Amino acid sequence: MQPVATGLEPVDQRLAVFQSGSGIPGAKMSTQSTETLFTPYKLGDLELPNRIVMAPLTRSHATEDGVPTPLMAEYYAQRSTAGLIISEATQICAEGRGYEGTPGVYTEAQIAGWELVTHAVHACGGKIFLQLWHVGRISHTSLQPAGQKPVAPSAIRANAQTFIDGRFTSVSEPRALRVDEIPEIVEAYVTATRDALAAGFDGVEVHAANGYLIDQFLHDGSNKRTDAYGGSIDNRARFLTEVMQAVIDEAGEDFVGVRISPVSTVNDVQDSDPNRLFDHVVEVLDHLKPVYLHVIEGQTDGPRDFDPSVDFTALRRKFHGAYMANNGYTLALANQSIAEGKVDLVAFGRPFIANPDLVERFRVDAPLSSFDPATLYGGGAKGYTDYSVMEDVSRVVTQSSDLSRIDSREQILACKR
Ligand code: 8OZ
Repeated sequence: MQPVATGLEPVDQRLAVFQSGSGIPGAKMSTQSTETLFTPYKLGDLELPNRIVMAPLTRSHATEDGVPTPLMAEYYAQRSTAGLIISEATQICAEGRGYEGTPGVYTEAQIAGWELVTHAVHACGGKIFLQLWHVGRISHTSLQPAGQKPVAPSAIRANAQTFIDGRFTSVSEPRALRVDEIPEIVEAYVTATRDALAAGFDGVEVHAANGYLIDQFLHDGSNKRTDAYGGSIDNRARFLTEVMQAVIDEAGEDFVGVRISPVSTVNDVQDSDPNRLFDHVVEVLDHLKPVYLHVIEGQTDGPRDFDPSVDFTALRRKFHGAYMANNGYTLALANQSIAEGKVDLVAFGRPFIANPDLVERFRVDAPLSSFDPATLYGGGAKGYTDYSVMEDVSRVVTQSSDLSRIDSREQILACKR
C-alpha cells in the first residue's frame, strides 16, 4: 500500500535546537507574565490580534520589471492570520536592485501591483508593512540601469553572490557614492514610503540589516569613507539616521519599523567593534522612536549564538518601543521570551513558507511542514501558494478516497480565520 501524503512532514529539525532554554545568555528569569504569542498587541495605532509576525522573505516571484503579481497577492493573503506581515525586501529605486525577481516600489505598475497585495491581505483581516530596500554593492552590473556599477559607501567588492539567470554569480565591484548623491537616495526612501502608504500598506520597515546599503555604511569593513558618512561610529550611522528621520517625517513614527542584524556577517559585512557600533545604533534609533525595532539575533538564517559577545537582552533594554525578535524561534522559545518580557513580537520567516496557517498550527501546537528548498526562489505556484493548511490535511486523512488538495484559492476567498 502506498503511504498517504498528508503534507505534514516532521517539525523542521533546524528549529528543534532552540527548543530548550532561553537561548540568551545572562537573561533574567524572574519577571514572568501570562502573556503569550496569542496576547493581542497594540503596535502604535494598530491592534494586532497576536504577536506572530511574518518576517520579510525574498521569494523572487515578481515580474522582470519588479511588478508584484496576483499570485503574490494570493501568497500574502494565505498568510494574513499573522498579527503583522512584513513584505519581502522591495527596492526603492532601480539602482537598489540586486537580484532577479524581487519587487520594486518606484514605478506606477509596481505600486499598482502592491495595491493588489494590500487589498487581498486587508480583505482577509491582515495587516502588512512594506520593507524598503536598497542593496548597495550586493548587485551585478547586468541588473543595474545601463549596466553601470552598483553603488556603495566605498569601492570595495563584497565576497558575496547574487542570483542571475538561475545561477549564483559573484557580485560586481561597486563605485563609491559621491557625497552629493546621498540626499537623492534618502529622497528615494521618502518617495517609496509615500507610494507604499498610497498603495495601502499599514506602514514601512527600513531594511538596515544583512549587509545591504545601510548596513554597508554602518560597518567599518565596507565603509572607508573620510567624509561625514565614514570614520567614527557617529558618522557611519549618519546615513541610517537620515533615512529613518526622513521616512518617519513622511509616515509618522507609528508607521515605521526598522530591521537590524548586529552580529550577522551575511553579505560580507564586518566590523571591528560590533558591540559599540550597535549600542550606538540602538541609542540613535531609540531617539528617533520608530514603532518597532526588528532584530535578527545571531547569524541570519544561522545559529542564534553565532557571536555570544553581543547581549541582545541588554540591547533590547536600550530601546523603549516594541522589540521584534527574529531568528530560529520556536513556539516554546517565543512564548517563554514574551512571558519573561524580553520580547514583544516574534517574527517567523521560513516556518511561514510551508505553513500558511502557522498561526493556527501554533495555537493548537500542531506539527509544522518543511519547505522544499528547490522552490524557495522564483517559479510559479508550486512551492509558493500550494502548501497545505491543516483543514486540507484532515480532509485528506478522513476522506482517503479523495487525495486532492483543497484549492488554496478557495481558502483565500473564504478567508478562513
Ligand atoms: C535571501 C535572498 C535574497 C535577499 C535579506 C533581502 O537577506 C534579503 C534576501 C534574502 O534580507
